[in-house]
Amino acid sequence: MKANTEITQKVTQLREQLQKASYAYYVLDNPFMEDSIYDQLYRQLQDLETEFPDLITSDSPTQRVGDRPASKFISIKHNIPLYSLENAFNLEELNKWDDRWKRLQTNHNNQNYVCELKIDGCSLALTYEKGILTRGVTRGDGIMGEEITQNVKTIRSIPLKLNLENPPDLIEVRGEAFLPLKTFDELNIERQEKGEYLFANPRNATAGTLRQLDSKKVADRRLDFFAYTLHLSGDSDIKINTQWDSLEFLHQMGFRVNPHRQVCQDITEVDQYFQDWDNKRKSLPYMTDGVVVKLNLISLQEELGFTQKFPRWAIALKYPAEEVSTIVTEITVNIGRTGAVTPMAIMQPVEVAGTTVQRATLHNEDRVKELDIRVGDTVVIRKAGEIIPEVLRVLKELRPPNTIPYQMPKNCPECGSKLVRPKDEAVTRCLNSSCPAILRGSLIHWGSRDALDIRGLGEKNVILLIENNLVKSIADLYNLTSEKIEKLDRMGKKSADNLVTAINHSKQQSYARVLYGLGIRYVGKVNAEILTQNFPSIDVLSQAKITDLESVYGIGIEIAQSVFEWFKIPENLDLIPQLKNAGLSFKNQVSTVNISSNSQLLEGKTFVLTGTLPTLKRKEAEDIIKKLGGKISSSVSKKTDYLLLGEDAGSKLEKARGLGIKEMSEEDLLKILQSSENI
Ligand code: 1X8
Repeated sequence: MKANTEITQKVTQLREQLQKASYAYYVLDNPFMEDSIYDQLYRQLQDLETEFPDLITSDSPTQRVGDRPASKFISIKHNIPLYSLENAFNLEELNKWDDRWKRLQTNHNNQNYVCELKIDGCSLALTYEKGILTRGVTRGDGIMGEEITQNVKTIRSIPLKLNLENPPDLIEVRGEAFLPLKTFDELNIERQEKGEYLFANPRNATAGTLRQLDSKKVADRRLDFFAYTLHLSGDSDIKINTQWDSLEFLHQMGFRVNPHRQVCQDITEVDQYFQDWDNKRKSLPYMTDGVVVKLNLISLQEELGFTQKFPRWAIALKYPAEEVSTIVTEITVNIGRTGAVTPMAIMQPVEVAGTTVQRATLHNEDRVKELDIRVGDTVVIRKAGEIIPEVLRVLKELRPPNTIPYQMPKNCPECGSKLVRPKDEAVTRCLNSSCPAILRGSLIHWGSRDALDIRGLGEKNVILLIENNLVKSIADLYNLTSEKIEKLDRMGKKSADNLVTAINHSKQQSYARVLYGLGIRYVGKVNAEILTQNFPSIDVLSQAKITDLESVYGIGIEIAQSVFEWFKIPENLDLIPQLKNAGLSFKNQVSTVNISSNSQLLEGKTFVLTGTLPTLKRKEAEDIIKKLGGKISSSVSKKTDYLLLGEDAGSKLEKARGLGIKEMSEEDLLKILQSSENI
């Protein structure tokens, strides 16, 4: 089938969004998109590409082994790509995989499988040259990874020298670095006490640890490692025929290899292993999320090879997200930053998917009624990935006598005003815009990781600032000084300094993050990104009509209305100039533009930069000049062609004028960039 322009545009847009998200995630180490949203967009793209294969380009995120490039450590190419594994969630999917490889292979009798536990950590590739560890690299996108040798060396279970008589020239070992659950819990408790974000799972905590630039800190965390794959260089005389023997050999060479491995003769045995470990894994000191099934015979693995993304000879059989039961001790409501009232169950603390959970959402009044949840009830809760825990069901047969049905409060527990539930809406709201809960929620959201990412502006400190009348709106954050806050309860000079620094640092965040941070209803990370791509400044956005907003792909009528209404509220209109004055960004920075042009409009020209530019950072301006073929010099001379001039220029300007050198403004430079892109 041939794609029409609308579909072509949609595919291009999806690719751009995914590419940006990947870049933010891996290169900037600063994700703005939740993995689940990324996965959804990715699947949309994949579906369209399946339907319209003509639209596939080699640079599409779907055409990589994984996706997403790497970050601030040096990024290097893997000797051998690290593929990810195909997932199966049940026996049926496992059987499909089994049929598929058997169809490709006529000689499949007497083949057995090796089952290994799937560890929730980060894959690493380790290079040993003549038996000595020379390189440790993260998986990255499977093609390129980050070189973190120094950090890898801190992991005690990774040998620095292999236990081998005559080591071959080159050995590559792969395995999973992970944090033991105990360390993970301690780390999160420590972070909570410091008011820092908690890691959602051991995998994130491991990734965060491996990305520490200071390897001493990595050593303190005591990461661990299980080896699971061995690659020998072609000239090695060691002969290994099966995955099972690889694991034995890895163990002999000095690696920790997970002891719970097993050879299975058929899929029934594989399924048995999977079932057995569903229970047993709960008492392991590390987190597992499934079972990896591999064909044992390496020659068979080599014959089957890889698809675009996965090995054909292995699959990950995943356990479903964990569900746990506990007892409800209290039912309360939480007032969010939009005034939405969310009923919450407070429960006896339980471990779910590696974290301790004590609160779970009950969503809204209707859901409370449907569940008929009461204090004293035993409930089943679930926490899937980074999603907030929720109550799935009430075990009524365990209900104690004399429980009372729960009634939603009539008045806001924070400000006392009457709560309202509009007809046809599920959500009950507090409509008092000066309700302290709304301010509190807005500030927490503003400082959150995906918004302005202000470390230390967690719930505790926000409450402290509000209670002490230091902050009455988001803009007030930017008038805080260390002196004003260091005297507050449990604050101290160091934390005060850190918080003020973090707040100041947030001024460098992008317009998309600022827009997301404002907390406009329905404007999540993805929509904020889409809006900033289509409305390059807040001034343009604030003037947009509902029809302008709605005509943007991905922006529906609800979002359009919500954005339009937001710009009619006087408090919001007051807030923007205050934040602008504080130095926050309300338009797209050129650095986010993809400077892909090869047109060398400034070829051979030498530039000197002086003064502060209105929107570009120095490095960004230099990058643009270089992309356009120009050169940068640090001092003015007769050879200088242009002076790129910002505010408060100093002696360079005088000298340049003395020599009659041409001056250029940031605006001029951007015009040149733009015209180069139109070539
Ligand atoms: C990922 C993992 C593998 C194994 C264990 N844990 C993992 N997270 C294993 O093979 N024992 S293999 C793997 C991959 O290939 N992406």
